[in-house]
Order: sequence, then structure tokens, then C-alpha cells
Amino acid sequence: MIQVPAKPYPFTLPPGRTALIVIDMQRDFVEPGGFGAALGNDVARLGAIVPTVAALLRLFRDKGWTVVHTRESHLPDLSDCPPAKRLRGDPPQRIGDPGAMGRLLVRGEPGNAILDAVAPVPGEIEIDKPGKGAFYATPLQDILAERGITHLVFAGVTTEVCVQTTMREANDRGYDSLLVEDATESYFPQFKAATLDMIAAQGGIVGWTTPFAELERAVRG
Ligand code: TIU
Repeated sequence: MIQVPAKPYPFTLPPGRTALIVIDMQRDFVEPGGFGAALGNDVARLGAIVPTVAALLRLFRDKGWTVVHTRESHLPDLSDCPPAKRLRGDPPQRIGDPGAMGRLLVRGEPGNAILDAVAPVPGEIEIDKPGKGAFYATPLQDILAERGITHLVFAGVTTEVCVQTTMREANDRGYDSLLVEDATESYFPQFKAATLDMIAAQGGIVGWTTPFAELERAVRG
């Protein structure tokens, strides 16, 4: 067992039973002209975490531990996109509409791809998900169970939307989860800060948080 200094107390990480889940590091959220920008967000903030996410991927790859990448995406006919999701708000472009990187949030379009710097390599698990949470309407739980995974390390975007939703889904399914503080980002700094606080509050009501350097030091020894 590896002890990782974390909030609200050290995270116990079982080697070989721990998976990294990198949430939605897609052009659609991080680059101009994608879904995140269409929602009115300043996407520039999100790119800053890419080197840390890449270092986290290197750590898990060096160890040979399970790596999962998720993409928020919808089928080209949008049959997996509830009208409530597509029609929410008054954006200039909606899910499925043409954008600068292809149709917004549609599977297989250039904008739906994961950024090259943190892209999956052969052997890693890729999950396309229609919701904010990665367990909803995906095979993720079965895949983790087949591998005997009990602990999850989280990174990706955005902290309070898809990352937190997935951590809460994981919590209810019995996983212990650690969020890497500098490998996640939000369009709203105050929402990121509040999310980190609320995850670790109440004795770790959702899970644990720690900076990447603490995790790396503990894992590499
Ligand atoms: N809008 C926003 O903050 N996030 C999303 O819509 N999806 C994810 O977080 N991936």
C-alpha cells in the first residue's frame, strides 16, 4: 500500500488496483470554437493543466497501471442526447451544430478528439459518454470490476461538472477516489476551489484531493 499525503487525510493507494481516470481532455472543451466556447466560456484557462495531466499519464504508464480516458460525446444522429441537454440555454450553437472543429460534441468529429499531448496510447481504455458522469450509460463499472480496480485517481475537465459528477458516481459505487488538484480545471476558478473543498469536507464525503507532486513523490518513492 502507498500512502499519499492528501486532504482530508492520507489516501491509501493499492498498486495494481488503482486506475487513473482522465475526464474529457477534449478539443471541444479546451480549444476555441468548440462546445465549451459555445456555452460562453473563456476556454483559455483550461490549457494550463495539460503538462500536469501529461506527467500524471507518464506516472501511471511507467507503473503499468490502468488508464482510462473519457470523452463527452453524442452519436451523429443525437439519439443519445436528451432534448433537455441540447435545448438548454440560448447558445449560438448547440450540440450537433457545425462549428470550427466539426459538429459540436459529436463522436468522431475533430473537435471531439482528446488533445494530442494527453491522447490515449494502445492498451488504454477509452469511454465515450453521453452524460456528465462517466458511469452513466457506459461500460465503465464492468471494465473496472473485471480488472479488480477499487481506487480511482481523477484528472481532467471541468472540475465541478464532469469530474465531480463522475467522482460522485464513483463514490456511490464504493470506490475511493483521489482528485489531483493541479490536473483539473474549471472555466470558473471559484467553482474549482469550492469543488476541491467540498470533496474533502466532512471527512472526505466524496473523496480526497492532493497536488500532483505529492502523488508522484509517494508513488515513485
Ligand atoms: N460546461 C462544463 O463546464 N463542462 C461540460 O459541459 N462538460 C465537462 O465538464 N466535461
